[in-house]
Amino acid sequence: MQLKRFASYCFIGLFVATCAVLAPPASVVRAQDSAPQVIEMSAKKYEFTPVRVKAGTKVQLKVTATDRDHGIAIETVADGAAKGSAPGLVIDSPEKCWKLPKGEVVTINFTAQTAGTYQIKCCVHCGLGHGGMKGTIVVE
Ligand SMILES: [Cu+2]
Repeated sequence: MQLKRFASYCFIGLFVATCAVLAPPASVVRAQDSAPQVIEMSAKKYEFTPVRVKAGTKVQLKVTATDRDHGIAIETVADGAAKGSAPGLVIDSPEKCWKLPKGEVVTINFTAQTAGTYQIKCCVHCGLGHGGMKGTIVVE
């Protein structure tokens, strides 16, 4: 009887120990979560590849102008949000206009914090259609 009880304690102890070993530490899980989602975008006369991500995603946006020099300006407040709202796209090193020299990969890191549609537009004159060169980042 005594031995049987001892054996069952041993079994439980072993079970707990195994779980502790198999369950990944929280820090490891968090490190994986914070790895950015890499998204490639091309800019060309007169459009940007549309982007769609889930809210809460860290994004590494890699933008390449494929046909000539362009630029990218990103609106960090979603369509329809009150003016002066906190940015829903939190950009690591914000700039008014990122220059996109033809063929060069320009990396922009941001967190897609709040759901909404964010406008992007070209900010380097690139031809007759420049004014209409727009795109969107949709956060869902
Ligand atoms: Cu342009």
